[in-house]
Amino acid sequence: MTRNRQLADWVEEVAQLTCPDRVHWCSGTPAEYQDLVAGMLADGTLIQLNETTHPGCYLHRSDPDDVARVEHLTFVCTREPEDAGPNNNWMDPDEARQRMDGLFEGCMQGRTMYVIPYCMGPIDSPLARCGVEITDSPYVVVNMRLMTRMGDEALARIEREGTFIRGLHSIGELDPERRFIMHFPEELTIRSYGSGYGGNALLGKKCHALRIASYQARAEGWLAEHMLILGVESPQGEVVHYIAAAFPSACGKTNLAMLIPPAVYDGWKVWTIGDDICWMRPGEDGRLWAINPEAGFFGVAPGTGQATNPNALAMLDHDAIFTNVAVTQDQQPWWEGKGEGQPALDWQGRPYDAANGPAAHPNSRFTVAVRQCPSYSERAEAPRGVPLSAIVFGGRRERLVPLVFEAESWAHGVLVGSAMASETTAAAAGAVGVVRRDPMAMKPFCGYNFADYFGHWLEIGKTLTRPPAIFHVNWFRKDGAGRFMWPGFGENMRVLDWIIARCKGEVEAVDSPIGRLPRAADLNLQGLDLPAGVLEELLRVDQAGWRQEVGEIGRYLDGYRERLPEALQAQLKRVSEALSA
Ligand code: GTP
Ligand code: SPV
Ligand code: MN
Repeated sequence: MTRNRQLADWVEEVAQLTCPDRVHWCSGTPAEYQDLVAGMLADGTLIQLNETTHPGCYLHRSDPDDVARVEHLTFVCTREPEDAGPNNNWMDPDEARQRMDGLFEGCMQGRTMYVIPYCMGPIDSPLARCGVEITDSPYVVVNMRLMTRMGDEALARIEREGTFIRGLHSIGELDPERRFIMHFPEELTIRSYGSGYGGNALLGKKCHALRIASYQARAEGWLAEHMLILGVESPQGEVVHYIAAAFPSACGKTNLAMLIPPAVYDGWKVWTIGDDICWMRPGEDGRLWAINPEAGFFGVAPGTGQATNPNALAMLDHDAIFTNVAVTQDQQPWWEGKGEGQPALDWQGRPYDAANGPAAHPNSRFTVAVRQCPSYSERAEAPRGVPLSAIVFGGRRERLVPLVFEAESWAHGVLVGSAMASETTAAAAGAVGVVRRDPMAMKPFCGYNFADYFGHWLEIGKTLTRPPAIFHVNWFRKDGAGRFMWPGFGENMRVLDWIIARCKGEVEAVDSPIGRLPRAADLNLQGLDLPAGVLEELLRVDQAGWRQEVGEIGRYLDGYRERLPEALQAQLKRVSEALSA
C-alpha cells in the first residue's frame, strides 16, 4: 500500500475495472522473487534449467503467436494526430481509452494483480524517473525486478516526488486480434493488452523509457534514446572516453557494449554502462551527460557465443531468465551461434527437427541483471551519469554505407542520424531483411512527430559548448558471395580507437561529400587478415550510389513537410550539392 493518494486511487480504480482476485504490492525483495518463481515453476510458466551448470536459471516459452514487438499494434494517442507524426500509428485518445477499457474490463478475474513501483535510472539520480506498472503476469514481475530498480525504494521515491508514469498491462487472452500497446504521452500513461513479450509487456523499457520519456525529454530539455553506452580505457590510464551508440533492434548494441578488445589492444578495456537505452542531458560544463535508465539486459540470445560476446556468455550461467531458447538433453539453454552443445527440444518444446526451422526463436532473449556482466562499470551508478565524447549511429547495410565516417558538425550529425536506414530484424513481427528508414534507431520508439524530434536534437546541440562528435558506422557490409566483409564484434575496437583519436584531435581525416573518413593507414589493422582490397571498399564513397541514397533520404524527409526544421533541409541540400559537384 502507499500514502501517495494518486497512486492509491489509481490502483483502486484499476482493480474496479479489471476485477482481480488479489492485489499484490511488489516489494522487490529476493524472497518475493523466489516465491513468484516457485509459483511459476509449479504451474509450468517457468521451467527449471540445469541446476549444476545454470543455478537460478529458468526458461519461459511464450505463446508462439507472441514472440516479438508488434509495431502495427503500437499507438501514440495524442489529441492532435500531427503531434504523433507520420512516424507513429495514431488513435484518438478518447477512442483508444474506450477500446482499452473494453479489453481490460474484468480481465483479471481469477488472477493476481501485481503493483510494481520501479525507478528508471540510479535511485538517487536527478535524471532518473519513476513509474508504476500494474500487471497480471508474474513473469513480467520477475523480469521487471531484473530490468529495473523495483520495489520499496522506488515507491519511497514516488512518495517523495509525487509523480510517476502509469502503466497498465494484462496478458489478456494472448490473442493477436485483441492486442494493443497504447501510449498517452499527454497524460503520461501506457496501456498494453494481449502480449506477454518483451517491450510489449515490460513497460519500463520501450513504452516508458523511450516513447513516454522522449516526449517528456523534449519538454524538459533532454534526450531519451535507443542507445548503448560504453567507456573505453587505454593503457596510458588517461580519462575513460564514453560513447553512446544508436543501432536499430538486433543490430549490435549489446555486443558493442560488452566488447572485448583483440590481442593487439593489450591493456585496453571496454566498460559497459548500458546496452539499449540512454537518457542524456546537457551538463553545466557544456558536455552531454548520460545515464542508463535500466538495471538489466533483455538481450538477443542467437549469435551470443564465446567467439562473439564472451562477456555475455559469462553472465548467463546463473540467475538469468531465458525466453524462447532451445534446451539441450541435460536442460542447458541453447541457441544458434552459442558454439557448444546440441539442441534436444526447440523453443516450442518440440523434439528438435531442422525441418521446423531454428531451434531457438530468432528473437529469443535472456534477462539478466547488469551487475552480472564482467565489464559492468560502477560509473553506471553515478547519479549525474557519464560525459560523452562521441555519439555513433549505425545500421545493417549490406551495400553502400562505409565502415565509418564522421559528421562535420552537430547539425550534420543530426542529418546523419535522421537519414539512417537498416534492414529489418526478428525483433519486431513482420518481414526480415527489408531496408527501411529508421532515424536514430527510434522509428518504433519516438513518442512524438519525428520532425519535432529532429528539431529538438538541433536545439540540444545549441546548448552544448563541448558537444560529442557524431559518427556513423556499418559492421554489416557484404561481398558478392553474401559474406560479411568486416569481422565485427571485438574487432570493432579498431573503429572505436579511430573515433577516440578523432575526438582527441590526434588524427587527420579525409573529407568527402557524406562526411570525414579514416585514412587507410590510421585504422589499426595489426593482427587482422583482411583480404586485399576489402578495406579500400569499406572506406569507399560510391558517389553515384550516394546520389541515389540522398534522393531517397530527401523523399523520406519530405514526408514531414513544413514541420521539418530548416537547418536539417539546409544540411541535406549541402550534402546533395557536394555529391553533384
Ligand atoms: P536489441 O536488444 O533488439 O535492441 O538488439 P541489439 O542492438 O542489442 O543487438 P545485439 O547486440 O543483440 O545483436 C543482434 C545480432 O547481431 C546478434 O545475432 C549478433 O550476433 C549480431 N551482431 C552484433 N554485432 C555484430 C557485428 O559486429 N558483426 C556482425 N556480423 N554481427 C553482429
Ligand atoms: C528491441 O526490440 O529493440 C529490444 C527488445 O530491445 S524489446 O524489449 O522487446 O523491445
Ligand atoms: Mn532495443
